[in-house]
Amino acid sequence: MAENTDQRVGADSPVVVVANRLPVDQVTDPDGTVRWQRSPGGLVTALEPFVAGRGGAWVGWSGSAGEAPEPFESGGMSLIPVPLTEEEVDRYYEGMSNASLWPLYHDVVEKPEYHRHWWDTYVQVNKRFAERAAAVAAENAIVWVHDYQLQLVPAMLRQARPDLTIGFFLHIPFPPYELFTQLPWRSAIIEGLLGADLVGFQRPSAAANFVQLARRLHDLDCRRNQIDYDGRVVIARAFPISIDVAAFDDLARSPEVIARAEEIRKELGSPSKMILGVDRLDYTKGISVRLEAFQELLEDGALEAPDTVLVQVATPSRERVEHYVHMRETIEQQVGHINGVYGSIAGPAVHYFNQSMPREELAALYRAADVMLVTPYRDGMNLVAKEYVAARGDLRGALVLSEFAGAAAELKQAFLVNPHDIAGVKNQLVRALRIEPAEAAKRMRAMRRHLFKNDLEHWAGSFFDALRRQA
Ligand code: GDG
Repeated sequence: MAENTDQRVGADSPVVVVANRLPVDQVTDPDGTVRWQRSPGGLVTALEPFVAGRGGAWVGWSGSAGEAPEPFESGGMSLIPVPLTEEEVDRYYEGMSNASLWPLYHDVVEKPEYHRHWWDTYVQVNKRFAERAAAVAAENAIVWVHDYQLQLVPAMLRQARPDLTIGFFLHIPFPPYELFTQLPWRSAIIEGLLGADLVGFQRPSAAANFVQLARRLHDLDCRRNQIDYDGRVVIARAFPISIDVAAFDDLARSPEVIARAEEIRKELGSPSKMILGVDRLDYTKGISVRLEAFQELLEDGALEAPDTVLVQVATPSRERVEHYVHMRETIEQQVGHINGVYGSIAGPAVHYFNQSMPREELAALYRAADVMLVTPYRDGMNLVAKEYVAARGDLRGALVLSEFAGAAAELKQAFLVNPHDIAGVKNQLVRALRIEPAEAAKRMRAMRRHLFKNDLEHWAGSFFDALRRQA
């Protein structure tokens, strides 16, 4: 991918995506050559067809602090890098986004910290993103802004460019009035979002929370999901995100992945049952809940190790944010304790990996696991749950899923649990481990049917369609 020094790259784009990160990562080859590589992950795949090939642009941060590269073309899109200084990464990204908004929007699972200097930088950085987007968008273009890091961009953009049709999608939950109003800058955030024509959420309840906040904080007229604001109508609606179901299904059916799944079981010492967890190492994901439930089942004698093992992949994440440092220590202590007491020379009870795995390895793990344990305290959607179902074309395996993940509204045949109720989690885990093959197949088939109809393309397409109707 060649860098392009032409300042006009991206100018007059009819479609513009604005997200915290660009859809590429900078990689250095063994010979020292630096190049851009498409980031793994669904969002890029979902949005590319709408942006690439239509002269579209993507505005985002490259992932490294300091000067930003010049705009360049990649994969049929114009990429417009936004520079962030070290201090801005600290205050806008790690501070305001990940230590204030992230915990507040996830039911205050950890206590949010509020600092005025973080907020000031958040405003400043949102302005920079809005300016870049305004500079590349063609007359009457469609702009789609993503996520909690950029909630002020819609209003800033509208002010600069009233001709644009602006959509916003929040990937994480949106809290109710009672929690949201603790934010010192609550009105500014609501006004920022109201700059959009369409505000999308993972669940209808989040959209309803937003409408209620607009009504109560700003005294606006609202009819169901429509808000009258500034002579316009703003629509708030749920668009539950999904995954590329067919691609994941294909990957998990490939002979290499199937062979690797068998090998994984052997390498684990051929246990009768394998339980799996896969998460970013984040306090919202309820990794401790799983460990606690598993430990108690070993204590009770309901399960025995290493006849039953738990494999937990906890991908490193936000390692400079304090909450994350503490949580990692707690989880690693828990794992150490369980293995100290219940492990044997034959092997540990918990196989814990604080590392990122290739997608193929994840698919093989999904395929190898008898039970997938997904127990977040709160989660916008949770794509891991959907990936597990997509990977089980063999109609085997069972999903234990938190009621507080957005995915629970769709994957109704999962074993649903309240992650705050350890006894309930234990019960459902045991049921899932003992499920009859016919019952497992029935549940899996129903969940797969739903997912094939509601895949990532459907999500992106329905958002764009709704946005175009607002133009
Ligand atoms: C936010 C919201 C919402 C994980 N470990 C590895 C790896 N992963 C991949 C998974 C999955 C993705 O990361 C995680 O997605 P989630 O949805 O589970 O969670 P968040 O990162 O918190 O995402 C969430 C999502 O946005 C989309 O709107 O669903 O609620 O919090 O795809 O597979 N991938 C690879 N190696 C790993 O070790 N390759």
